[in-house]
Amino acid sequence: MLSTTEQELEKKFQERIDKGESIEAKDWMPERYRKQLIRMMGQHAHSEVVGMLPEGNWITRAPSLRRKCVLLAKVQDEAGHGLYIYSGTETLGISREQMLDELLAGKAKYSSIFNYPTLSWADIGAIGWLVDGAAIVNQTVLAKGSYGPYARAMVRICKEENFHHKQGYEILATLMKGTPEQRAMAQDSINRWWWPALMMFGPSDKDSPNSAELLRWKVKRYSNDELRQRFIDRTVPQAENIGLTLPDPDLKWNEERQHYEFGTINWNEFYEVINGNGICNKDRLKARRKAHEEGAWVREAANAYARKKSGETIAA
Ligand code: BYC
Repeated sequence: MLSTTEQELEKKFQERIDKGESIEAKDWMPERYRKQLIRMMGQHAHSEVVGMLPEGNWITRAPSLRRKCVLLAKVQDEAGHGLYIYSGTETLGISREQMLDELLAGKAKYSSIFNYPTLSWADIGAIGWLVDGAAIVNQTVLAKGSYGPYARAMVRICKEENFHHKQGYEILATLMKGTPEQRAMAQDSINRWWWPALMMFGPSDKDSPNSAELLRWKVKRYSNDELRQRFIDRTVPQAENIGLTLPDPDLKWNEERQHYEFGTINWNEFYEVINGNGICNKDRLKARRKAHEEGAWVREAANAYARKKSGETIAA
């Protein structure tokens, strides 16, 4: 039960949200708002960092020096996105160590999409085009969300995601102009990544337990299904432009609704993946744990340096 003072504070908080004001780290906020943001932002930060793994797998095998430089830059950008969002989440009173412990213990979620393997070079194109494309649709609206530190991180991230999206599309467009084998490789990749990309937007609205609250607090500005539809509507013409066929026989334009209709998503697969039983879940966590252990000396050195610097500042 909330006390009268808390009820009053909650009412004022909701009024600020309704007026479109930005909530900042030191402002009063309901405990539940703080918890929901820690959950969602923490998952988002983890997704960026785990998301480096499937693409990192191709850095040594990129087909040219130019492709390698671009992919290296993209993967480094993802690390930067993770850092902004971990920093943003820390403003809510949780430490980065706590968040990482939860990830490494398998308690925290990260995006389902990163539990699928990258089997061919075309998958690097598919990730840029579809995964970063889905991320842009989702994150441009998160950039207008109510929590200032999260919304501001999204602005810069979206700019970088635009470059990622273009580089992915360009890889696929190039393959589609290539040999029959290259075209087949691109098509095979889209056949595997299309449906998992649609799952990135989360369960259908009727099965989304967190949406109502997040929409009321304007953390989310549109529902999972609305954003999924927006992504499909803008992606289908792009596929047609370069001759790719999306693997959904039910995909068709509905003139009256001014939207594409699409087939049924395999929600069993989605829940299997987010509950730890996707193709790569175990490998991804193993790789993150190994990287964390091997990076221990870097953290120690950085902490020792920070202590030395703060000692120097105090002495001065
Ligand atoms: N994967 O009530 P719901 C990137 C969970 S990284 C896993 O609808 P919500 C990139 C959900 O957490 C892009 N879990 O939840 C990086 C909840 O479980 P809990 C990552 C999912 O929060 C590198 C339960 O299902 N983007 O772009 O209202 C290289 C019920 O769902 C997923 C973000 O993280 C999923 N797909 O809505 C390239 C964006 N979907 O926590 C690219 C920020 C749902 O109750 N996050 N779940 O145990 C969001 O916008 C929202 O959190 C979601 C889910 C739309 C994902």
